[in-house]
Amino acid sequence: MEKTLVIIKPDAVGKKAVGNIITAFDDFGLKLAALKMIKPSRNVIEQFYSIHKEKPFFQPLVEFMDCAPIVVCVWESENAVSKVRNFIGATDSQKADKGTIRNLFGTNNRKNAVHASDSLENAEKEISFFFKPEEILNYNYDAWISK
Ligand code: FUP
Repeated sequence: MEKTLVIIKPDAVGKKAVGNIITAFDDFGLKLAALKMIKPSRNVIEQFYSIHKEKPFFQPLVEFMDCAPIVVCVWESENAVSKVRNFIGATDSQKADKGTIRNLFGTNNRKNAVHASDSLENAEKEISFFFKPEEILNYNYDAWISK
């Protein structure tokens, strides 16, 4: 099964949308494989977004991501990477399709509620950036829920 990284960003944490966002992913048919709330250092945030370090929005983006805790999670399904990217919508919440996570919970191009990996290669890198292998849980809830 494919896995992808999702970050619930400070704006969504601040507006108490964490529960609703996790429920939305659950209801969309994804399986939660890992979850934690963290407050990464500025240095870690800069590293995570290093691909954008030459962009004009880099500093404000880092400041925004550094302003409060975030929730990092790993979701699993067939084609999880593209499925989740479609589900979260366009980068700019103002332009994201109705019903997408960024449309429902984000505000603009920076405060857009969530991050999700944009390729399988990046998903693997981003998951290992935040999680140790033993934190990714492999379980079969159908087996024990039906007991
Ligand atoms: P996405 O893959 O949709 O998260 O978008 P990008 O990788 O292009 O951008 C990463 C983050 O940078 C966005 F989530 C928000 C921020 N950003 C800005 O603040 N301003 C911009 O003009 C573009 C992106």
